[in-house]
Amino acid sequence: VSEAGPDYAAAATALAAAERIVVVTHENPDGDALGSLIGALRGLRAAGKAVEALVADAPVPREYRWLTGDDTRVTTTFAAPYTLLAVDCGSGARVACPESVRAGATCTVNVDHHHDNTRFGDVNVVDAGAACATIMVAEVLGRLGVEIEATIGLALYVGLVTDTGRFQYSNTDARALRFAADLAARGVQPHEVFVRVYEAVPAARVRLLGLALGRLELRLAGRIALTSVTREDLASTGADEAASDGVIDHLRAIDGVELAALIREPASGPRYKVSLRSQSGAVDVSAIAHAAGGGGHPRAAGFSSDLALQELVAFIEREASAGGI
Ligand SMILES: [Mn+2]
Repeated sequence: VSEAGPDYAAAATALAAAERIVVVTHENPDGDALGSLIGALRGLRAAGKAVEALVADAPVPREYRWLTGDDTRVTTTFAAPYTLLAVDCGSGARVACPESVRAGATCTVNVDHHHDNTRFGDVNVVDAGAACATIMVAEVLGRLGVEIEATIGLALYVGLVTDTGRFQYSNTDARALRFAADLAARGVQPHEVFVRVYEAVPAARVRLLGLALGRLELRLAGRIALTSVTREDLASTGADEAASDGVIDHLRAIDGVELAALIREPASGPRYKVSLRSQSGAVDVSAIAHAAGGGGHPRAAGFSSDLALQELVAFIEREASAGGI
């Protein structure tokens, strides 16, 4: 990053020059990914662009379906050439879109807030100081002269509230809170988003949480908390894979825990998917994830693994020790 800071003007210039824009985000999209995707879709359409938004790899998690509706596609209908806009993607490998879609893009614009972003685009705007990617989308839209009205703001707010853990995580700063106030002034209703995202929990998800918390393990004298969610858990509760998303917050909340780890057994693909959270930042969990081929933020990261469960747990414990906790 240059001293001038992230080059938002470059992204605006590239998008202003584009006629057709395909917006993409990361695999297993979360609230910030989908908020950025839909916010960019609506905002760039308001700027007069032909725009499509892709969610190519998995169904949209149920708590965000009210936001995405029928507005996302698996692939594009646009003929090449078009511009690809990647939002909230730390690396090119994490971008969830068909290879054919990438091949048709003449320019890739990378708008992201991961500190370890690989700068995989032709234009890269990386702002690690942004609490969420939707703040960045708002910056870009502002430079394109787009008025952030309530329907665009609603999508942007979803990214803000979820990536800050409802304004509780360490990334919650004055900029994030000002952005929230600005969106509320533009007609976004925080309570409505809270109810839609957090208060429509299926019973199966609560049962899955119970199973996962029931096999909680503490290691390194209570500084590591870990648990797992197996395919059998999903089958017995009827919950889907995304239903385990909130489990790790309960682990991190335990007194004395510095590192929380959730080990999931996905329906297909690698043997395990691991999520890591650091409580105080004393250990950089993105470094642990990197060591296993993954990535993320210093306090929230993840990776995939084909190790056996015991080896995987040993790896996490060893890396955490080496990381200084
Ligand atoms: Mn994000």
